[in-house]
Amino acid sequence: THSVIHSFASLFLSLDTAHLVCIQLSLVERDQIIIHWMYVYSQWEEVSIMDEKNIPIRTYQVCNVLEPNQNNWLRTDWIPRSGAQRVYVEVKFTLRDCNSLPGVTGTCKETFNLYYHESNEDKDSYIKESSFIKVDTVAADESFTQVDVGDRIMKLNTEVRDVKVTNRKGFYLAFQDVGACIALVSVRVFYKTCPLTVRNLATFPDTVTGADTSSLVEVRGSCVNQSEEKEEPKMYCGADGEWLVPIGGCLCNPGYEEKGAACKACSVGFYKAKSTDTGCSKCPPHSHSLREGATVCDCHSGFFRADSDPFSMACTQPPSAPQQLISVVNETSVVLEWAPPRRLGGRSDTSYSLECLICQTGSQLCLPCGSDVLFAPGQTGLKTTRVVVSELRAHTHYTFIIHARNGVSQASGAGAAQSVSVTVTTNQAAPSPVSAIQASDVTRHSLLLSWQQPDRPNGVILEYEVKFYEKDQRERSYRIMRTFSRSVDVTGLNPLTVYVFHVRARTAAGYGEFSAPFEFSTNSDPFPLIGEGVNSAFLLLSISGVGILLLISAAVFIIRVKIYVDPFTYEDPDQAIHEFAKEIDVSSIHIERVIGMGEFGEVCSGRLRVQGKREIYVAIKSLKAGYSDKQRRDFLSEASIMGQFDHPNIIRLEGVVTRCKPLMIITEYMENGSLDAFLRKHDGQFTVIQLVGMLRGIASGMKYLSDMSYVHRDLAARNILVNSNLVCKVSDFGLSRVLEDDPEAAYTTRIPIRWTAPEAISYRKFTTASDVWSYGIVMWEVVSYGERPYWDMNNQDVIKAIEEGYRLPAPMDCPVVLHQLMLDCWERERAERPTFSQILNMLDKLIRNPGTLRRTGGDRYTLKVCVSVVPEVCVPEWSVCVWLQSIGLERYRDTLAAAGYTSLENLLALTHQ
Ligand code: ACK
Repeated sequence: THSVIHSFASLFLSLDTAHLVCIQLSLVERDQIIIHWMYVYSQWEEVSIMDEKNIPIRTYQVCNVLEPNQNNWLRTDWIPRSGAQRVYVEVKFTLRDCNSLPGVTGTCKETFNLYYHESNEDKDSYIKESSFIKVDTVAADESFTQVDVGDRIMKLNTEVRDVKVTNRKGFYLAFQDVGACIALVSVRVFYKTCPLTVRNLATFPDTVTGADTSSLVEVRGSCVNQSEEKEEPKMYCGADGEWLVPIGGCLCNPGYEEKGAACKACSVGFYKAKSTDTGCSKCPPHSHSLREGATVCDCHSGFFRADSDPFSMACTQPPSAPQQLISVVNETSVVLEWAPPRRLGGRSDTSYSLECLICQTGSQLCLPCGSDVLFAPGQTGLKTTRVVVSELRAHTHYTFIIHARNGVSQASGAGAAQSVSVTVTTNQAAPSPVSAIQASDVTRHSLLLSWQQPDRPNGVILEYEVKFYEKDQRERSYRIMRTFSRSVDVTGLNPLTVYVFHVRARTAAGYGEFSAPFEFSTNSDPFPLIGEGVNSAFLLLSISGVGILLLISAAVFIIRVKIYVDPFTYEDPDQAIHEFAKEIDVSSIHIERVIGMGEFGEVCSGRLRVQGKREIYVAIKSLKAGYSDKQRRDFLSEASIMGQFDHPNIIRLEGVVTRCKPLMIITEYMENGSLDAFLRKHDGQFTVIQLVGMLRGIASGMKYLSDMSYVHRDLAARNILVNSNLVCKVSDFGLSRVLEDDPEAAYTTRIPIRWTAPEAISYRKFTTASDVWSYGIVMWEVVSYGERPYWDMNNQDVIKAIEEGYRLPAPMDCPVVLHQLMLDCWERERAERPTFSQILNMLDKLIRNPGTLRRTGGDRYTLKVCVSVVPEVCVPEWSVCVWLQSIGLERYRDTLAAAGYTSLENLLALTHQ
C-alpha cells in the first residue's frame, strides 16, 4: 500500500544514500508484511566461478558499466595489525576491457580504488566513506579479460600495494568500483619479517620490518650455546625482509669450536684454551687431555708448565746443576765462572743465582754474607755464567753456591737441588776508606779532626794519613799528617778559611783509598766554640782541658810533620820570600871570590857577619843584571823553598838580599863544592863506609824533604854539596820543578833523563818515588866516583834501554847489597820502590854491620857495554881493549897489556887498588 511504501521510503531516506539497502519483504498475513533489510555495498555480489584450471572459486563481482556515476564499495572485516607496521595487499582480479563490451558508452571504467581505514576495534558497523584513506587506483596490468570466439577467457591480474599502518590496533580495507567490470578473486593481506637466522654464532629472531620502505630495524643477536660475546652482535632488518650488515658476533667458549652455526666440544687429545683461538688444537708434547671439551692439556708426570707458559707450549723440566764452577781470588774479590747445566729441560729461560756464605775456619758453620758484598752484574736472575764478587773480607773463607733455575723450577719444587758450590779464601787487601770525619775544638788556627775506623780494615791498621789543603788552593799545595789514633790535632791553619781534609788508613797491605773530601772552616775565635752564654770559668776549664788533651795526644800518638808550602801559590813572590827568608843587609856580606857559574849568574864565596853572631863563610848566588820578572821570581823561589827547611843534610839558607842589586841568595858555604866533581877529583880514595856515610846523609836529607811532601825532581850528585867534614847536603831547589811543570818539557833538554824515573819522563809523574829512582842513580854515581850514568849513551837510548828493563850494573867493587838497593830504587812500579825512610834504615844497618858490605859482585859493568862498541883501535879485536875503549880509557891499553891483563878473565881479578 502507499502508506507502507511511504513509511518504508522514509526509513530508506534515513540511511546513507551512498549505500544500497537490500530489502526483503515477507508477506505474513493479508494486512501484514515483515520487512527485512541489510546494508550491502552497492552492487558487488558474491559469485562462484571457475578459474583457469576449471577449479570453482568464489569471487566478488560488479559490472555496472552501463550506468553512470557508479560508487560501489566492498569492505573487508577488521584486520588486526599484529605488530606489523607496513602491510602489503595483494589483489588478484579479472577486469573486462571496456572495448570488449558491446554497446557500452563512456560510462565504462577499467580501474578500481583501494582504501584503508585504521581502527582499534572491530566495530562491525557502518564506517563513513570519508573515513577511508585511498591507497591507490588499481588498473589491470594489460591483462584484460578478452573475448575470444564466443567464449570468455579469464586472465588473472595480480597487483600488490603496501601501506603504513602504525596508529591503531588494526584496519579495514575497502574496494571502490566506479563503473568497471571486475571480479575480485582473492585479497591477501600480509606483512614482512626478516626470518630467524644465526650469523657469526649469534641468533637473530624473526623480526617485523619497519614502517617505511627505507627503514632499517636494528636487532641485537644472542650468542648460541657454549659461546660468548666477542663484540655485541647486531644486524639490520631491511623493509623487504632481508637481513643486512651483520656487526660483531660471538666466539665459542674455551673447550668448544665452531662447527656449522654452533659450538661443539673439543675431542679427547685436543684442547682449546681461549675463546679467541681458532679451533681445537692437538695437545702439545708431554701433555694430554682425557675428556671432551678440554680447555688445557695436563702435563705428563715429571713435566711442568710455568704460570707464564702459553698452553700451546710443550711441558718442560727444571735444569740440571751448573757445571765446572771455577773461582779466581784477587785480594778481596772473587771471579766465579761456570758452564751451563747439561740438561736445560727443554727451556731457554735458565737463570742463575748466587748464594754467598761466610764459613768459619775449622767448622761447618756458615752464615750468609753481609749486604755490603757486591755482585757484578748481580746476585740473582743472572743470564751470564760469570760473576765478580767484591768487597769481601780479607783472609776469610767463603762458600759460593750457584743455583740454576728455569721457569718450572718452582712448580717442580726442585729449585734448590740444581746447584754447584765452591769454597775460597780471600787474600790480603788494603783497608776500605775511613768514614764519618768530624771536626771539633775549632779555633782560628786549629781543629781536632776525628773519624771512624774503615768498615773493612782488612788487617791491623798501622797508621792513618791525613791530607789537607785550603779549598781555594785545591791540591796545588797540601800538608800531610800521620797518626796512629783516629783523631789528629790540626794546627797552623789560617783563620776563617775553608780546608778540605782526606783521611786514609794503612795496613801491612798498603794504603787504602782516601776518604771522600771533608770540608771545614776555621773560625775567627781564638778559642774553640763551645756555645753561647758559657761562663768564663767553664771556658777556662774547657781551654785547659783541651790544652791537656792536645798535650797528651801530641806526646803519645801524633806525629806532627811540617808541610812544605809551594811559593808559587803566593800571588806576590816577595810575600813568600819574606815569610820564609831573612833579609840580609848587604853591608854585612863580604864577597871574596867567584867559585862558579849558576843558572842565574855567578856563585861567589865570602863571609857574613850578622850582629851578635860570629862571622861565617857563605856562598853567595847572585842574579845577573837585566833579568826579567820571571827570572827574578824563579831565582827567589829557590830561597823561599830552602828557607822552609831546617835539616843537617839540606843546604841552609842564611838569607836574601832583595832591597838592593844585585839580588843575592846567601847559603852556608860547602867547602868541597858539588859531590860529582868532588868524587871525580878523589877517585878511589874513600872507603866503602865513607861512601855509604855520604849516601846516608843524602838519604836523610831526602827523607826530611819527603816528610815535608817536597818532591825535588832534580836529585843528582851535581846538586849535592859537600862540606869539609864530608857531610853531603841536598841543594838546588825550585828552578827545575818550575820548568818541568811545562807539559811540553818532558823531552826538552832540561829534563835530567839519566836521573829521572820513567813515569816522570813519560807523563811527568814526579813523586817522592821518582826522587827515590834518582837517589839510586846518585848511589851509582857515588860508588863509581862520579862516573856519568849510562856513560855516553844518548838520552833516547837510555829511555829505550830502561823501558826494555836494562839497569845500570854494579860499579867496580860495589857491594852487592848496595847494588841491590840501587836496583830496588829502579823498580819500574814506583809503589815497589823503597821509601827514603826504608833506605835510611838499610844504610844505617849497613854502617852498623860493615861486613855486609864486603861481598862484591864478580860481574863487571864494563862487560855489558863493550858489545855495542865498534873496535877501531882494538885490532885484532881484543876484549880488554874493547872494554877500555867503551869507557873512554883506551889510553891504558898498553899499560894493562904490559901488566899481563890480556883477557877479561884476569881483568876481573883487578882490585880497586
Ligand atoms: O862544583 P862547585 O864548586 O859547587 O861549582 C858549583 C858552582 O857553585 C855553581 O853552582 C858551587 N856552589 C854552589 N853553592 C855552593 C855552596 N853553598 N858552597 C860552595 N859552593 C857552592 C858549586
